[in-house]
Amino acid sequence: MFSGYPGGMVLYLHNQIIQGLCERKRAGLARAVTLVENGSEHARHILEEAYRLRGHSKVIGITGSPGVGKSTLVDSLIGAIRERGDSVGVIAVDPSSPFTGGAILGDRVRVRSRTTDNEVFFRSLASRGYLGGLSRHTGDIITLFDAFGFDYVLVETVGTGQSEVDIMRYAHSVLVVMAPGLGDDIQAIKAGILEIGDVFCVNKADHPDADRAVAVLEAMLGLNRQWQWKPPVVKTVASQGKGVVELLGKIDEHLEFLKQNGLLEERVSRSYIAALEDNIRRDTVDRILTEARLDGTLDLVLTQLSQGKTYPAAVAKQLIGKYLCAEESDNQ
Ligand SMILES: Nc1nc2c(ncn2[C@@H]2O[C@H](COP(=O)(O)OP(=O)(O)O)[C@@H](O)[C@H]2O)c(=O)[nH]1
Ligand SMILES: [Mg+2]
Repeated sequence: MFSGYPGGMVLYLHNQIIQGLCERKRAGLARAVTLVENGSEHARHILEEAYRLRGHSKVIGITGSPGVGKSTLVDSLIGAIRERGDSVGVIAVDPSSPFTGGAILGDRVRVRSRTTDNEVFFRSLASRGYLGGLSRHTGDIITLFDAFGFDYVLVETVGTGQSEVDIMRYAHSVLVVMAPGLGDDIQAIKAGILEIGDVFCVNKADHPDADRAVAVLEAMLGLNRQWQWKPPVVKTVASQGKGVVELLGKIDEHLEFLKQNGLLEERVSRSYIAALEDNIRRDTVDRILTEARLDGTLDLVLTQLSQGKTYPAAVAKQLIGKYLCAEESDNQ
């Protein structure tokens, strides 16, 4: 975005963006997100400032298998949040899969929010990262949204892979969405999603199997007797907005429980650890693999590995020595 600008001009533009964040100008937020998402070096100053401004938002992670109705639910949650007069930012982390249904709805929300409502902001993040993983910038983007001062930040991800589940570490409260008739009860155990959910939602409650799904889920949750907070199960029909106010109420109850019991700090510190981990990975793992790929070393070692001439631990040490340590001594 800033390539070709002289230094003083870059600083001026940074300040413009930061001022935009402070003054709650949506264009400022949009530009800041783009810089961060593109991994721009210039983003660092903006993030530094954003870190000082953050701390107001309730960050809600929303996860569940594709098609259960997460995006539809997000849309009706936005309605419920706005009805109370609160503001909301939505971050949808879309996998590159063409099968996601969320994109269309995302457009709908975006159009509506642009034209009529200044207190709603929607941003869809593309899949990025060296090995096709999810954006490692999601944590930073949540910080930008928080710095902007939204009352709620909703983060939607498809809960089918580890990196999607990892994003939930940034959330204060995690909503797991399921739908009857999709075999979701079994999938849930597989993905370890029962452990990460603070509130559960059985959506598509207009489906005849809904009550059975609720019973199965409640029975599974009942097996774990160590809950300090027993996650509630709420039935919704997102497409008709049914049960959504109650669902928002349960999310708020959970956040209140965390506060009352001094547990919110734990969640916040979990998000710091996630942020450190993501940043360290981005600055080491991603960089090493990218550089090794660019200069042909990766191809070479892959061949050696396939021929049994070396083994991964040895290659890893070699690559760390070549790219990371060399760079550190360059900087001294
Ligand atoms: N019958 C019914 N369909 C729903 C409900 N909620 C969402 N849907 C539909 O389910 C499909 C997938 O919804 P979407 O929100 O894109 O799911 P996501 O992939 O989890 O984000 C869409 O066709 C929605 O219209 C509901 O409560 N009942
Ligand atoms: Mg979706």
